[in-house]
Amino acid sequence: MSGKRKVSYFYDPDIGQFYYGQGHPMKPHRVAMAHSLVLQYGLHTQMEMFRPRRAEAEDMHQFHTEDYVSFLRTVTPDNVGAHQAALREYNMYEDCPVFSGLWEYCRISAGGSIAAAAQLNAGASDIAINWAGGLHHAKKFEASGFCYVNDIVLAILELLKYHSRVLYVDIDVHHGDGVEEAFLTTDRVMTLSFHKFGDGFFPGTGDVVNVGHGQGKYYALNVPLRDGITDETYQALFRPILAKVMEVYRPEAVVLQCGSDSLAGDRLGVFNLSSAGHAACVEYVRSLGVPLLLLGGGGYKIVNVSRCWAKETGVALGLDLPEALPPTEYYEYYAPAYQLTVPAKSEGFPNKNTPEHLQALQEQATRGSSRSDGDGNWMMDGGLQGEHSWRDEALAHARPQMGMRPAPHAADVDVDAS
Ligand code: V1D
Ligand code: CA
Repeated sequence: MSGKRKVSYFYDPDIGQFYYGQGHPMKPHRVAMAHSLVLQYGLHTQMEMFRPRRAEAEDMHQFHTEDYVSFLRTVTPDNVGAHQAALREYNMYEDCPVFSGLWEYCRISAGGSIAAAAQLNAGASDIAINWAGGLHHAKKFEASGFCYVNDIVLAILELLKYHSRVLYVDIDVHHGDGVEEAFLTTDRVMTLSFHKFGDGFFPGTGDVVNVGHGQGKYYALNVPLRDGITDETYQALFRPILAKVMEVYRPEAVVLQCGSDSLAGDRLGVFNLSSAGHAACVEYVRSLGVPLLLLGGGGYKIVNVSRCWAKETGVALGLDLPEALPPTEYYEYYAPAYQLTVPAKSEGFPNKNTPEHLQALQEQATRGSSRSDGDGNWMMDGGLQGEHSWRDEALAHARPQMGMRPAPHAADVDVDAS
């Protein structure tokens, strides 16, 4: 499906102020930089711009425990001394420090994703974007990998109010473990993560044999990759796997986590994607013509993150943005090239994904075992012909709670771009 889409964009102007601390790779400022490019490219004139309502504790309780949310709300850099045991319990040190404004940061990230999902539920947009979201590692009762509140899980729960089946796709270089774990035992959400796996790379989960449990068995898909994957080889996996998942699972909405630490040159990432290759994933998912929620995620070279997400905002709108970056308050950061596209590395970065490894992954994804014999093979197409086919089971267990479409979120303020 090609053509124009109605796009809604969710942004809180305070997001760029938050600071994880000296030496910490996660910099929320990158979202403000991306927004600046979005405005200077004039993309705000082509889409609806929202300053979303910030999430409340009650919104977060849809997934997170009351004790954990209450701690997030209470703890500040000034009172951490009195909470040492809780900091350990909730994994809030090193990767997940307590910083000034942490609670507001969580409210902004989660509020944007929930509002974006509600916009899709209302049928008011084809694509909704929240670059401050995508925090895929947060768990029900603990922080993990720079993530405190799992805005993705909250947004998917919102989508499930009006959609029978939701597909979650994760192109961050890290495994989308928090989202996978949240929906591990249900067939109403299929999770599909592409990520680096092995050599102790964080978080260490997401092997190909991990496929879900109980009702959710075979509804978690993992594509574990090695260092140096290129645009071409990534697309050669991404497209056929997505095509097969769409054919078999037939989701009514798709959530795409666009972590840009899968780009070449990332401070933590180990892949060799250009932003053209990264954006090709967005373009492909957009072409499927299903309501689409685009979220941020990782990304630790901030000039690359902002360029990537600006380009992908253009992709959502069906626009190929000019290569010459427009002037913004951050223009000098983009020296010396001042260009939109983040290039792949042309040398010194071998692709360790051998043709045999890639072939095996694609086989497992698209022509995997047809038997539910629990041996860890993915059931993709063979099972569909059987009496107890994967698709039949999926549909039998889907318990849609479809209702009237809600009115667009009344509390969201439609803002101008200034
Ligand atoms: F380099 C650092 C400097 C300061 C603080 C943390 C880090 C750092 C780098 N890599 N932390 C990591 C990863 N943590 C570990 C720990 C070793 N421990 C036993 C755990 O390797 C965490 C990487 C998180 C990646 C987050 C993400 O990109 O996936 C993301 N996606 O959406 C939001 C974040
Ligand atoms: Ca991933």
